[in-house]
Amino acid sequence: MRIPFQRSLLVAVIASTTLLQACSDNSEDATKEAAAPAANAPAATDHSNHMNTDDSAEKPAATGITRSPAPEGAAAEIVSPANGATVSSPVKVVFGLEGMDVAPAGNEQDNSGHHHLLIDLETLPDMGMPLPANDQVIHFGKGQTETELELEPGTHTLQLLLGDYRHVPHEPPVMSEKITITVE
Ligand SMILES: [Cu+2]
Repeated sequence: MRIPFQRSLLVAVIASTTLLQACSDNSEDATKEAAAPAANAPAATDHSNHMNTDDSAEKPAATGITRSPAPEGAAAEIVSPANGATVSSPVKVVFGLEGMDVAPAGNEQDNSGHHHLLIDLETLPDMGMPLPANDQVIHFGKGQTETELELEPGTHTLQLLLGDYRHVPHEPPVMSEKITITVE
């Protein structure tokens, strides 16, 4: 249990090359399981498909991942509920994305990505590696643009963060304002 996360990630990655496809086909839960291995697209491949400039190599992650560039003006937003809204569970959350396309995880396509919903997350995840998958970081690897959330009564925060085909946030990251809602 003390294996460093990055090392275990690499091992998982080496062991699985087919999960990229699985990630895009399976249910949300399956996507979570596949999230880490799917991150694996080799940096070399990624590099060849993007502008090979000093800029793209400017912020190498600890894992050697080169982040996908986001076009200027790209923006994610939570269309609904509104910030400050009082709602009842289940809460329908509608995702919005401007200036980029929604694409399923595993589909390498310029200027695209899939949504991740950050629930009650106080500290943003590491942007230099695939996003974790857990109760507070929900992947929508099938390209979903809305969801229904079961939330306990009380206040909650929601924020969208786009990830590329490997679940890695773009450079710069495309994320929404963090909203606060009250669940009755
Ligand atoms: Cu993801």
